[in-house]
Amino acid sequence: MTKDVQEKSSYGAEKITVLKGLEAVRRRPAMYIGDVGKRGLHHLVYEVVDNSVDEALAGECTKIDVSLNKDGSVSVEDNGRGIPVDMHKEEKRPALEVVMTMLHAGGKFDKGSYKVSGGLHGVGVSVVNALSELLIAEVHRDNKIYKQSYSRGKVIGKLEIAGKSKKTGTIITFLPDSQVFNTTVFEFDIISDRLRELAYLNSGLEINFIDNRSDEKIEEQYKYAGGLIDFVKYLDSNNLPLHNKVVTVSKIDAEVPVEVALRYSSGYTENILTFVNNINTIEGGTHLSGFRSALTRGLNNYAAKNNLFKTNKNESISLSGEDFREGLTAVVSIKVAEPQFEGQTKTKLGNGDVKGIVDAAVYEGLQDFLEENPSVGRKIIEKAVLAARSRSAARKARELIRRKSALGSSTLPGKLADCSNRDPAMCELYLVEGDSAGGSAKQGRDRRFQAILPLRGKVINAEKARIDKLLSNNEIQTIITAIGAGFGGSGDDTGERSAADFDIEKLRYHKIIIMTDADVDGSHIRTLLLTFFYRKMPELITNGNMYLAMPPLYKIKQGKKEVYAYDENERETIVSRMQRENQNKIINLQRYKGLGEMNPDQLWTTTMDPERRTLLLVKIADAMEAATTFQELMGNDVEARRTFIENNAKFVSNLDI
Ligand code: 0RA
Repeated sequence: MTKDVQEKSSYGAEKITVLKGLEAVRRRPAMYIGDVGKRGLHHLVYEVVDNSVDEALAGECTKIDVSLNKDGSVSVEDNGRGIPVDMHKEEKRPALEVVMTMLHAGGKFDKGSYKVSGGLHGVGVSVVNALSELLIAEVHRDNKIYKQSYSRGKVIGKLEIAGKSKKTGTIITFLPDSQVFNTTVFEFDIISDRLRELAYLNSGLEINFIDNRSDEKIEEQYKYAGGLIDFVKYLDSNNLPLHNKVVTVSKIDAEVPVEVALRYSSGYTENILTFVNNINTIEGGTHLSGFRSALTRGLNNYAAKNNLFKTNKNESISLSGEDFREGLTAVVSIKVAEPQFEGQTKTKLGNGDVKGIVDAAVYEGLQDFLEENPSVGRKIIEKAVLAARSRSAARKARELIRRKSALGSSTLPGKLADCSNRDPAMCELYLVEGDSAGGSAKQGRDRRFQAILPLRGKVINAEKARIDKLLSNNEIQTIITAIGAGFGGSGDDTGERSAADFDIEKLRYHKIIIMTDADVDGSHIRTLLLTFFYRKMPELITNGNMYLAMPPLYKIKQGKKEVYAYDENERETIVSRMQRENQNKIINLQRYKGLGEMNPDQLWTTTMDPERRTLLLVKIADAMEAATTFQELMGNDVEARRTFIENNAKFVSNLDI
């Protein structure tokens, strides 16, 4: 190819990618918003709101109103400066039109704020436009109202002046495209959680959320003068605080602004939320490492300096990171100019230099705070010393389990009916509620690759129990030994690990399946098991090894014909079909309350046979929800417990029909 031709063709290609930008978004929407399900749909709202929050970060906007409209559209209104409408020199079109119809055109107006690059946020409002059946942009600027409409990324008409206005701001209204999304119905709770979070992260910013879809209008306001302090109190509201005053660190006039708020409760679990440019980094990253290491070093140093470890003079002790995280609720929020997001869901911060920056800011801020609030410091150290003692007791219990399992399969729990295959990739472990269902499962299974572990009675609550107590519990010990991958491990910055730690390579079964009754007790046991795995073996969930069995809810019989239904909808469909096809024969409906009501053969056919069964893969969000449900139910807060039981009473009676 000659040079001449090469240049020509590359010029052409470039032009095509620009022109076809939004076509590409419509062709492969998942590349831009993650997926075309519920998550992706809600991402559209986040994207539009993020633009208004950016305007607030620039100090130009104080209020954002988000409305869910009757026709299924969403409106986001802010009182910022309004998206510019003047002519774009190169494009020869109004700036607003360029922002709305060109991929990544937002960058041209970069205000030097901490915009997000990479990840799913920050893809630009043009992506929302591309994926909307209709989008209307209204800008109040220069005493005028400007308006332009678009459909599926293309302008419908020219930018027009629609009237006069004394205020400034932007209103974006969009209707998600039902040709693109599996669902186009927005969920109030999903959006409200994110808006509340944004209001906490940007103190003083007023966000109003209005749901106009039903006759009964719902309106909420989020506005928090205290910012992260209020956020920590909110997250921790179901626990008893160890100290009232929230510890804060704030270093905002820096290249990487760092803000931290934290408080300890009398509980044992750790809850650290981290954000980069207002995005929840659920996979953690360098900022989290920096925070953890500063917390450990800072508190150890503070305790030593103030003689809070009651030891002999020359002895120096040091507590581990884990000890300082027991009962900790913390929010870490930083801003990074060019964040690198990594990991499965692009929510792990990769920027290497951030670790040291956060570490230094938190270490210094922590010393300052504790010097001024010595009673808080003393309480934190006392709690960590107790945590260290219980950890040492737990280590002994853990070693005991290890010694037992090191002896090999001869010491596998007596209750476990193991399978004969020795290849973990082929093997499944069923955790079955109750001895009687356990018995049916043992008889019904394919013993070559299915192992059964019946669980007796209630499982201990991992959310509430100290780790040593958890490990001395019989059911928990049995589960750990059967799974065979050990338990615990500090997962800490010290890298301290021992042979007894959890090691996913040693997993004896690649599928671990929870099989419980479809009643209240069953759902409790399932929640408790999920809480345990989420808190203590999260790798099993993130690695995709945890499943829920789906036993049928009904057996529907007509003559000799027997069909199973797994939910109410299916039952209705089957019953009406049977009525249509054979009107004379009586239909008999049996509601299964427990697994024990099925004989081994039925259990195999409906729930265990890989050819016919349905398994639900447990995702980390499900397990997290289970854990928080239980925190609400069993936490120290009596009021929360009562509310939970009241709110779920209806659900509970439905289950028992
Ligand atoms: C670019 C420049 C200016 C404002 C904005 C963008 C802007 C964008 C959005 C998106 C939603 N709400 C918004 N508000 C403002 C500054 C223009 C100027 O100098 O007046």
